[in-house]
Amino acid sequence: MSTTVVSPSSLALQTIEQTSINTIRTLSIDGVQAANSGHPGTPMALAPVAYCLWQRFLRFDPADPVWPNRDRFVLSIGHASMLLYSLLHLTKVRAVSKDYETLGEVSVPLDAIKAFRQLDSRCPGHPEYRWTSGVETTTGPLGQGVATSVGIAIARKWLTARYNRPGFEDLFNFNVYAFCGDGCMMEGISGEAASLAGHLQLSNLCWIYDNNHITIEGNTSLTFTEDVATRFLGYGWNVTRVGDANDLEMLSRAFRTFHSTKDRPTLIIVDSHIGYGAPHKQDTSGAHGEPLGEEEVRLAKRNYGWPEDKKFYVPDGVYDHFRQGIGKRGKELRDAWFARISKYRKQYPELAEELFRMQHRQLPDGWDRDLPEFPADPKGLATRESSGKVLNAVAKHIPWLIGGSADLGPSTKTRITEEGAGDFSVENYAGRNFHFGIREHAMGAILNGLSLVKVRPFGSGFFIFVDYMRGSMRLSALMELPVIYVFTHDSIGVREDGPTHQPIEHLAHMRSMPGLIVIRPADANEVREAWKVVLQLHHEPAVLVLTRQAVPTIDRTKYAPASGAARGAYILADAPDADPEVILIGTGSEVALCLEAYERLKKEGVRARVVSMPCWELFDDQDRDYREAVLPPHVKARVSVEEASDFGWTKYTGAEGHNICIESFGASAPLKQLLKKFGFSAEKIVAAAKSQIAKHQA
Ligand SMILES: Cc1ncc(C[n+]2csc(CCOP(=O)(O)OP(=O)(O)O)c2C)c(N)n1
Ligand SMILES: [Mg+2]
Repeated sequence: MSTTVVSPSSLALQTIEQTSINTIRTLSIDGVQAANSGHPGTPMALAPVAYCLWQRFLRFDPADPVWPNRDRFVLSIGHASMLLYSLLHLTKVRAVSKDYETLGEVSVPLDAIKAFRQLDSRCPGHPEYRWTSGVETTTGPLGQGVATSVGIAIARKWLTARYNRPGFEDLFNFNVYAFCGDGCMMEGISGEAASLAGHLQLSNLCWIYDNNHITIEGNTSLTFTEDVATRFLGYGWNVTRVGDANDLEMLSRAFRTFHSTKDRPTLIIVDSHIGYGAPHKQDTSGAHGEPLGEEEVRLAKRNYGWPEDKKFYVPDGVYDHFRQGIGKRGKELRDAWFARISKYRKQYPELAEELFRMQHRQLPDGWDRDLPEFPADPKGLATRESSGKVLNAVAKHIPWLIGGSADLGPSTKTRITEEGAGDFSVENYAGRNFHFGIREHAMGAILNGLSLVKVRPFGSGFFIFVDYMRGSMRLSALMELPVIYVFTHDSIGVREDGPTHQPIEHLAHMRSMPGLIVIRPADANEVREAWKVVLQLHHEPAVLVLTRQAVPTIDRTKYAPASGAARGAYILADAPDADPEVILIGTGSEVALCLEAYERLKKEGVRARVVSMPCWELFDDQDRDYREAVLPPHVKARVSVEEASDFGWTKYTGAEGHNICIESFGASAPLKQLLKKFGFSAEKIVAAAKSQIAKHQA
C-alpha cells in the first residue's frame, strides 16, 4: 500500500491553508480516539474539500447560522460527523436558541469535541439537527442527507420564485451543497432524489461525491461497479471530476463550474484516500469506522508535520484564518441581506410579513376562517374527500402551505385547486402543487428539506406505502419537523385492490414512532378538527390516515361535537347518567359501526358508551382527569374496533378487553364480502360488548 505524505514540512513551514486543513484532520482523529469509537478516515480525506468549500465559497455567517439566505451544507455521510464538528468549531459557529435567537456562546466548544459521542455532548455520533447549531439536517441513515438536500434546493427555488421581486432579485439565491459517499450513492433514495433534481433542473444543488472506493466490508469492487458519472449524466446533471481531494485549485474550479451552471444540478466526483496520511490504514476499510490507534495517530500526525504528542491542538492563526475567510465574507453577506430585507419590508410589506411568519413557523391571522362545517349525512363522504375540502379551505390563507403526492394526487385529494396555485415545475417554480413522481422515499426526505427551510410541506400517498418512506418519516420525527403526511386508502376499505394495498400493521407501526402524531378521523368534521390540530403543530410531524370509501357524517346534534377530536379521544355517545357498562372504542371508518352497535344495545337496555379515538398521542397527552373521564378505570368491559392489527390496543382495552381487529393480510373482494370475512359489523360489536359485560360481571 502506498501512503502519500500530506505535508512533509513541519508546521512552521506550512501555509496557513495547509495548517487549517490539518487541524480539521487532527481534531477529527483526536475526537474519535478519545471516544474510542467513530469514523476518522473520511474526515481525514475530505478535510481539504470541506476547507475549500467553507473557506472559499460557502455564504454562511458563523455568527448567525440561521440567516435565511445562507448556503446550506449537508453532510450526507453522517458517520463523518467529526468533519462537520471540526468545521463548526474552527469557524466558531454560534449557538442558536429554540426560538432562533443567536446566543453568545459557540455551538461546538473544544470540550464538546473532546466529549465526542458522550452523553449530552454537542458532538453526538451523527450530526443532529436542533441539537447542534450549524447542523442543517440530521444525517446518519445513508442517502437521507442527499435526498433532503433536494428538498432544500426545491424550497429555495420556490422562495425565489415567490419572494424575489424587481429590485430584489437576489433576496433568495442560496446554494445547497451535500457531501455524499459510496453508501449514499448505493442507496436507492439517492437515485429517486437525483432523478427528480435533474428533472427539475435544480441548478442551486451541488453534490460532492467522495469516490474513495471503500465501504465497511472492503473495496467497492465487491458490490459497486456502476458508472456513477454516466448515471448522473443520464439524470440530467452536470458532472465534473476532481482527481485529487487535496488539490484546492481543482476543487475551486469545480465549485466555480457549479456556480456557472444555470440549468441543472452539479455532481462533483472527488477521488480521495480514506484515512489519508495514516501509513497502515489509508485506503483501507480499517480507516472507516474505528479509531486509528495511538501509534497510527502518531504516524499520521508525523505525516502532517504535526506535533505528535499534541491532542486537540489548534495552532496559532487557524481561528483567525477562518474568521478572515468564511467569517468575514459571511458576516458581510448576512448584514447586507438584512439591510435589503428591511427595504423589502417597506416596498412589499405583505410579502415580508409572510416571510416573517413562515420563518417563525407561525400562521397568518384568520387562516381558519373558512373551515367547513359538514352537515349530518348518513351516506357521507370519504375522509380523503373531506380532507381535500379542508385543505383547500386553509390553503388559500396559508400561501406557503405547499405539497403534493407521489403520483396519487387524484386519489389522495391533495391538490390545491385555487386559481393560480399552479404546479411546481421548471417553468413555474412558484407552483404550490408538487409532483414527486413515484418516489415515496425521496418524497419523505424532500418534505423534510422543505420543512427545514420552513415552508409548510405536505405529502401524500396510499397508507400502505409508508413502508417505502419510513426512513424519511423517522427523521421528520427525530428532527421535530412539522411535516404533514396525508395517507389515504387506509384499510381493507380499498376493497378489490387486495392485500398488497390493504394496510394492517401500519397504524401500529406509525403509532410506535416517537414524536409522530397519527390521526385517523371518523368523519368529515373530525377531519376538519384534525387539520386544525395539525396545522398548529410546531415540532411534530403528523400523519392523517384517511378512507378511500365514504363514511357517514355523524349527526352532531344527536352525538357530541367533533371538537373533542382535538383531545385525541372523546365521548361521542354515552350511557344514561354517564354510567356505562361497556365502552366501545373506534377509530376512523369503524366509529360509524360502533354507533350502530350502540343504538342496538341501547334498544336492548344495555348501557354503552362510544369513544371516538382518532389519535392516541393527543389522548395520551391529556391530563389524567380527562383520560379517566373518557375511559373510567372501573369500566373494564371494553371493545376496540379497528380494521387493522390490534397491536397496542390493550393499552386502552386492558388485557381482558376485546379487540375487533385483523390479524392476517387482507383480501381482494368487494367491501361487503370483506367486512363479513373479517368480522366488522354492528352484530359482532354487539356480541362482543355483551360478552365483555358478562365476563367482567363474573
Ligand atoms: C441506510 C444505512 N445503511 C447502513 C449504514 C451503516 N453504514 C455506515 S457507514 C457505511 C459505509 C459507508 O460507506 P461510504 O459511504 O463509502 O463511506 P466511507 O466509508 O467511504 O466514509 C455503512 C454501511 C448506514 N449508516 N445507513
Ligand atoms: Mg466510501
